[in-house]
Amino acid sequence: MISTTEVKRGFIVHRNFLSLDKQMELVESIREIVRQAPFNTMRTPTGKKMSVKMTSAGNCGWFSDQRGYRYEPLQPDGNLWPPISPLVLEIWQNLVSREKDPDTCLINYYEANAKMGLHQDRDEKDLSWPVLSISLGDEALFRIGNTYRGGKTESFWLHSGDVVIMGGDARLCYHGIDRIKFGTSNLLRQSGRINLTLRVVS
Ligand code: MD3
Ligand code: FE
Repeated sequence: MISTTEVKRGFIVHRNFLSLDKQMELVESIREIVRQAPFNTMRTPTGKKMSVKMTSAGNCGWFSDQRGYRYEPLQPDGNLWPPISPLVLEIWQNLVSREKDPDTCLINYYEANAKMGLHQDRDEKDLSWPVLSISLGDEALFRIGNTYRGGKTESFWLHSGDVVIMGGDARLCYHGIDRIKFGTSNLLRQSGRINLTLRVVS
């Protein structure tokens, strides 16, 4: 059963939005993307290696190294990013907009000890569009705070098949993934978690 809750203003969780069949189809479409655009280990501008491996699909891909965070029109090897899967676009069209497609789909891959520190998503020129996130594989402890650093935070477990929309007041909230519960899902052959985030960049 799908259940939709606004757990915080502008932060909407659609639990169990995706059937197991749909989740498996999505994983296949991600395998095809990763064949054309392998995962990268990014570095923060201070030079620290991130534990989450990343790649992208769409008109541009998110990138981070000592020069900073940005969207790149090409992969490091000079190739275009592969197109966003129609299965993923369909979810965006049903939940966000039939007028405008996202520019990019960031694919985050969490192995056993991966995490993502609290951060804001503000590398996009147009911050008026919501961000849509799709969770696949192992459970993850998601934390969301405020539009400023510090203050109270709230935590939620995200499960395979959950789809989350961050818009309005939530779009600029600090958020991150504290940890995953490795091996809690059979969706991925090697366990771990994949998160897809769809964004309008400009
Ligand atoms: C709340 N990814 O890639 S997705 C990211 O699960 C990122 O991999 C996490 O944060 C992940 O930037 C969380 C959910 C998410 C995405 C964007 C947000 C939550 C957000 C933007 C504003 C507020
Ligand atoms: Fe984020």
